[in-house]
Amino acid sequence: MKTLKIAIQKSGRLNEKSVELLKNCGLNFENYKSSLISPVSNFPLEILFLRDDDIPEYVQDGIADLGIVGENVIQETEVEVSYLQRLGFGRCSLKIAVPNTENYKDLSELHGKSIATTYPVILGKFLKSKGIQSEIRTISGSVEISPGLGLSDAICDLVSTGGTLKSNGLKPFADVMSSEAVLIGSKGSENDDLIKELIQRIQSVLRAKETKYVVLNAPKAALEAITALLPGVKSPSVVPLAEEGWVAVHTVIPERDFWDRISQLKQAGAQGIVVMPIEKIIL
Ligand code: PRT
Ligand code: ZN
Repeated sequence: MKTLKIAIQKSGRLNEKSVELLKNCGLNFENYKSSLISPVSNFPLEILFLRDDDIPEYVQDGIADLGIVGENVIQETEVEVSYLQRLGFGRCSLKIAVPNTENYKDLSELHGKSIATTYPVILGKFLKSKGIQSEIRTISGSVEISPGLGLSDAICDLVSTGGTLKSNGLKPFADVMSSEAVLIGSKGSENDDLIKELIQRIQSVLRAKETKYVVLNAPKAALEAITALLPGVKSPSVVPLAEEGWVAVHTVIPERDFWDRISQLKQAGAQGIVVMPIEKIIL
């Protein structure tokens, strides 16, 4: 039987979440910090630990069948790969930022200005699409200090909390792209049965993350109002309680609706609401 290879970041912002996701898929492996390859003992898979910048090309060239990497890196390297699944972590935006002291109103004001970035390909395409000619200064790191040093008028860099921009006297000016970690595969890999199985496992973990298991007690009279608030995977399970006239309702609700729903449920008469994490949802 063939063994698949998946490339993930060796260390850095995506390493921990990538390892966690694969472990939650039931894959058993050691997260060796010192080695390049780790075999999975219960699935025909090997994990390659790489610099994130190398992952798209390894996947394009078929050295790895799969990879987990930020969309920003994929687009910057301009590789031909298949996007198999968005993974919901490593979220950030690539933004153009300018010094707080500037009062630019329109993107066209960047015409003729210099912009420092580690993302010259993405920035170049963005500016071209807007018909703006700026001078792109490609640097390899610490982009945020370049306006302060007089190296550029603006920067284009990844932003998550915005703290780095703030502490360097910069403010966001334009959104270039938003990014998150994605699972990519070599072209055509989506047709491979083993890869399909792995994607299904990943999807069941992601689905579970987005939802909570909720159990609550309610008087039978409030049941109709309560079930109307609960979409559930199909419909909620309703179990009679020992106390006459009371039921327990079991369901799953999307995390994003969570607080809204909980207060509405209480208003409708729900009591003793217990909320639990879900490990996997297999449809
Ligand atoms: O060593 P290796 O080459 O593998 O890693 P790396 O140093 O190139 O990348 P790493 O680990 O920093 O980031 C990996 C991926 O995480 C990126 O390619 C993005 O897809 C994603 N990601 C998410 C981020 C951020 N958020 C982020 N905030 N990558 C970088 N940053 C940096 C940003 O460049 C800036 O310096 O964090 C700073 C801004 O953060 P805030 O919170 O202050 O806005
Ligand atoms: Zn990198």
